[in-house]
Amino acid sequence: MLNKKEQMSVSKFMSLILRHKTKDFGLESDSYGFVLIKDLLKILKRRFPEITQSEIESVVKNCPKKRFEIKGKRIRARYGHSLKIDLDAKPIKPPQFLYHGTSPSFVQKIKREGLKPMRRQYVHLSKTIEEAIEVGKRKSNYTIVLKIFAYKAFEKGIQFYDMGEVVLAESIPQEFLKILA
Ligand code: HQG
Repeated sequence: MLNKKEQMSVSKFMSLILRHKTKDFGLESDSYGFVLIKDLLKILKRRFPEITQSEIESVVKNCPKKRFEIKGKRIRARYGHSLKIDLDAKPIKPPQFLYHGTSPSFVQKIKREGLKPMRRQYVHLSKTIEEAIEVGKRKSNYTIVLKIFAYKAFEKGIQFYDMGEVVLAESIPQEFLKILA
């Protein structure tokens, strides 16, 4: 059995493989980013020799951010990809506001050109200010929170995809952004 800390390491390693490096690890993915769980298990066993398929399943089930999705014998990451995959997600009508936590060093550029996906396929947005602060903390001690006028952007044709705690969009033009602090 994996302890909590090991589960977190497995989850991080799975994110790395499934979001960014399936091919580099010799895995074959379909166009939706799914790989066979048994193939992923073989890769994980190199780093976590005792891991079993049911432990992968419990990492997926216990992940509060719903980072992964299992469909039959296959598994994929639900967001965060740099790999060009088809997420096959249905656009949603977003709430009035969404949020994005970022580093002060990016703010001037974001003000000029809006939010871009940078290395990933989508821009990642949060449903609450608190969650946006958590996201921003990964980048710097002091987080800048941007308020996104999501519904207005939606009305102007920007598409949003609900991934649970995370909402995705292809980009957010600067006119739909306000810097909170
Ligand atoms: C910034 C984690 C300059 C953007 C998190 C961000 C999230 C710009 C950085 C998910 C820009 C990209 C994704 C522009 C955006 N000029 N900088 N025009 N537009 N940026 O890591 O959103 O825990 O790719 O503000 O919680 O930080 O891994 O994106 O700071 O949900 O599941 O460019 O990853 O989820 O950084 O994080 P990232 P993110 P997990």
